[in-house]
Amino acid sequence: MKELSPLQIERLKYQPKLPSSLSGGINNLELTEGNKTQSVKDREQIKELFKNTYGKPLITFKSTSKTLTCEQRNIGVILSGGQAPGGHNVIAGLYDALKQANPKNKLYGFLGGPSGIIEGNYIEFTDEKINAYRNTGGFDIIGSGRTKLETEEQFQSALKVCKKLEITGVVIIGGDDSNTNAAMLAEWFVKNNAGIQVIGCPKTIDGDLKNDQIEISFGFDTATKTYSELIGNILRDANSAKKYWHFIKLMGRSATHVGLETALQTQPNITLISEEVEEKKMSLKQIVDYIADIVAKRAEAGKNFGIALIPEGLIEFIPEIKSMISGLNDTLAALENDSSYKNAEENKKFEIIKNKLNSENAEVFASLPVIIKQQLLMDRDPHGNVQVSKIETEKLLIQMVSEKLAEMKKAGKYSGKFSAQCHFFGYEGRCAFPSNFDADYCYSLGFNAFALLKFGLTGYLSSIKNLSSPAKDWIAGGVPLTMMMNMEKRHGEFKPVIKKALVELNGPVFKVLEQNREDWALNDRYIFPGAIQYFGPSSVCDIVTETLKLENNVKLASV
Ligand code: FBP
Repeated sequence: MKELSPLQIERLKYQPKLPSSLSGGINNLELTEGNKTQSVKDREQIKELFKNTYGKPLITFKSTSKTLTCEQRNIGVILSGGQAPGGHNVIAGLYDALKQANPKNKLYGFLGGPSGIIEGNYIEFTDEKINAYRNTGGFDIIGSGRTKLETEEQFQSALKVCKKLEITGVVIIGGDDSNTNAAMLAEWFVKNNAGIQVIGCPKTIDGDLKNDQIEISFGFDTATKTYSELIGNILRDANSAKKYWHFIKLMGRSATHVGLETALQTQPNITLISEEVEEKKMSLKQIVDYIADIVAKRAEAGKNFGIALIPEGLIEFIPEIKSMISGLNDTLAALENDSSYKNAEENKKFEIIKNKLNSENAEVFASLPVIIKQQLLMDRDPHGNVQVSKIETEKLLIQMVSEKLAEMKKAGKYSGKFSAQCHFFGYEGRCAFPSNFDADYCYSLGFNAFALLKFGLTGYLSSIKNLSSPAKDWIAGGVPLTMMMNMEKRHGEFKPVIKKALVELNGPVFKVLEQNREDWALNDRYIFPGAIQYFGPSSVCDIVTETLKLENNVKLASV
């Protein structure tokens, strides 16, 4: 029986690249402090909540000939939130750096996400364990979870577990919510003189954990290349059979970075951008009219086929639905312990909710099909987010577009055929073999996380910049987590959280879509990117995303 695929055997041998500042060795690093920082918004509140970790300076590392050894240390690592390609390499980079610093150092992996550190479920990593997972996708080396770290009891338990294992540093690999956990834990440890540092690493395929200091989160590169391969295959199928409209929902809980990037890689006929829908205050009806209009125009040209990309988070950006969901979140939070609601039958539940919403929100709620209502009432995740991956927006749109086209047909304004297929690409890309970019980037992030620990820092996010240049020129350092925070309403209350980066409608990436979409809608400019390449010319296998390329070009031009 085969245990490893041929590609896996080859990928295990891949040696990820490090920036030259780190490749000189973990014991030969020099730290430079930059400017002190401020949080992106709500400064007074964030400063008050993070009295001990607020406002620290930016950090950069460079290589030096001076050697600085390190006493024996035990470190713990947590994989948190949704899977993203490259997580195993973050752990491999951290492990290699820690063993290079002192072979007696130990790395513990907490199992099943943040709950592992609370419940004391862990493993100790060995060479054998790490070597089996190098350059592979998935988080299965220790598993992941979405537990929110926020209560005194949880922090006390984490402290007890760390003390038992003599852990003096914890690395949390996660997205915005998980790094909010990291910031809370870092603050609590300092406040309680625990002697335990906390460092975060920027993960999420959604690409929304980014700012001036973090160019992109890891996993975005591989996931968007994987989805683009699949979209390209469907474009070709549509163009061959010429009989289906494919509605493809793409992951990305809030921001549309995944939709935008895959659109630039494949050039489909329709790409909805949630941020634009919100900015233009488009109603659900206007979105349906926009799609139906393109379907009709293509039909006039004899093309009863096409591809539409729908962002996963769309529903939360349509103003009337956003307002309704906000009302719904407050209502559900208030009904959390209400047994008459909990035990009610579905129709009764809809009735209770409708009566608690204001009249406008109640009207919107009532207008939705039952299946969407059910999906909107499902439990929020532990961080209070609506589980948009379970809401079938693509089906809702197909149904509404089809009704609109039937009306147009009656009025003599459409005479084509509309036969639709729906898809949801999300989980297909989250555990793919990391691209060379993500393999290198993740390994560097993990290696760099240990450098931050070695210099005694806490409450920082590991940062690797200048990512559209070759890896040797990447810049390693750290960004204070509090710099990225603001206050947001979760489970009905205002809480400190890392601010999500949404698609900038004035940014260079969206502009490319905007300039081309009329042409792409009617003429078939499809691009078929094919599968990710791991070996071969660097121009093919080390290629970066359009998002990174375009954003960095603009940054470079303004320097
Ligand atoms: P993270 O923010 O934790 O990286 O997760 C992102 C994501 O992949 C979203 O795109 C998606 O909506 C969500 O996870 C799905 O969550 P789950 O894995 O719990 O179904």
